Amino acid sequence: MERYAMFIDGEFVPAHDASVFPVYDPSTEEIIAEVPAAGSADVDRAVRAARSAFDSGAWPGTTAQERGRLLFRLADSIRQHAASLAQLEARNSGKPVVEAEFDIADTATCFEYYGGLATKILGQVNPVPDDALSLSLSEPIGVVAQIIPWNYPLLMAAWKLAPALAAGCTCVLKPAEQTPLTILELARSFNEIGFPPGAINIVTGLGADAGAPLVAHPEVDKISFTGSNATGKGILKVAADSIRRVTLELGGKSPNIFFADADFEAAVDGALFGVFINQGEVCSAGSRILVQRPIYSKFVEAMTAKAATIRLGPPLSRDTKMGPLVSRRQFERVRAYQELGKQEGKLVLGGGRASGFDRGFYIEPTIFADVSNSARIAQEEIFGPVAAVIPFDDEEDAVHIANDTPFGLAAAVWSRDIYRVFRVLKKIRAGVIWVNHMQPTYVEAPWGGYKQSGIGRELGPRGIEQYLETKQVHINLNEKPL
Ligand code: TXE
Repeated sequence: MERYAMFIDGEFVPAHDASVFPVYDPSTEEIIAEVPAAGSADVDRAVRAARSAFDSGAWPGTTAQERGRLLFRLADSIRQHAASLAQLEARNSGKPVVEAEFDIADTATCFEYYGGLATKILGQVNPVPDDALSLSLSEPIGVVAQIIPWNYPLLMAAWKLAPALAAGCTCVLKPAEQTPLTILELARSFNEIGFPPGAINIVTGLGADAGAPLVAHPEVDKISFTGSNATGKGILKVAADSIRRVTLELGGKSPNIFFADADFEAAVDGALFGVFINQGEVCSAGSRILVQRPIYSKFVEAMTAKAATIRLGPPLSRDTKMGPLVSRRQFERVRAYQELGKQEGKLVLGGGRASGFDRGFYIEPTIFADVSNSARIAQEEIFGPVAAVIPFDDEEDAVHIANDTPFGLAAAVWSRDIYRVFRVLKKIRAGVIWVNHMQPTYVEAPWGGYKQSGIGRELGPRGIEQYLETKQVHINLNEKPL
């Protein structure tokens, strides 16, 4: 069992009271590491370190070129250690190692992208009358608190850290308590790469003990959170007290819409990939599968037959297509939805714990057909390999069902008719829409949700704006102003 320290002010440190919490391998249910359980005092130390690195100019005072170069070096370091990081990610989160390898590659690309963007943060000259010059300057917001979930541990850290650091902000990042290991491994390279103490701080701990004081800390200028809707709402309320800036990514119940004229084989694969990738522990999972009536029965049959062949197994085996869920809590949560689904829909595949494993949080890929969109399994985020298949009649019906949830993170539309595709995608209230595809996500393109799926956008140039303030400067050019 490994013992980790957390990273504050350029040093690896234990919690102030030396308390720790266990980290598990969800495929064996064994403890694989012990990690500091931070409390308010540790959070305070980390925020002060970040404050000092910001206020002294140690980080925002570096040139944009220098910040960019350090992010490139971090990307290089990730690539050098990609194999071991992917293994650790798979072991700690339960995801198949082959998927973890993609995540780690994306993590490196994310730091590289924002390393490049560091030197492209521009201001503006505003078109005011000739006797003045008006400028908009982009400045870093300051100290940012970043709280992330467990489904893409290192990649989510990159989505938060990379744009913030490029913008010149200093960061206190709290990984999810289930999956803190890869970011702590990566932190080993921060000093050598040349990040000044306090620019990046990693505080490990539970949501209530470490996350809550971080969000409430008066020296934090901005909070960026990815996680559950309930926790996001709580954070927004706390932030309201001092009008702190907030970005939220809160998951969804994304519709994956299949019209009868779609390429059938690709559509069936897209439906399965959309909901079963990463064990379904994906904020943009296509967990509501809307199928037009003429192909409905054939589609459900084909989906079910193919999903039955998904190979469950240990995360570190290269043949594994689906690993265990991340934790006992998540396992029990998803099991409860499987049982609920048996009352709300027609079970056509799975519905229980996966057989063939004497331990580990393995769950069967599960499909419910003939689900009403008002059912709880169609309205609530399950965050596991559970699909609700819903029939629809026509475009209008599809759009109505697609929009009929509190969420609006993503959607996909499958059809060969380009006119129909555009009609439908314009009416769908979601932040990301895929056409004849499901889930591809690029660091270059914005990511985030409509409605209760969140506030703000990550990734792409908009991702960096979340970490910038605009300062308007008015310069008088009239020697004798009125
Ligand atoms: O989320 P939490 P949980 C959804 C998904 C899942 C459910 C529960 O449906 O089944 O949420 O997951 C930290 N102040 N998503 O319980 O609690 C916590 O320590 C500050 C969707 O794991 O939101 C962790 O670092 N921080 C989602 C992070 O918040 C707090 C991804 C997420 O945990 C806190 C994850 C508090 N009071 C879950 N309480 C997505 N958008 O992709 C907890 N945390």
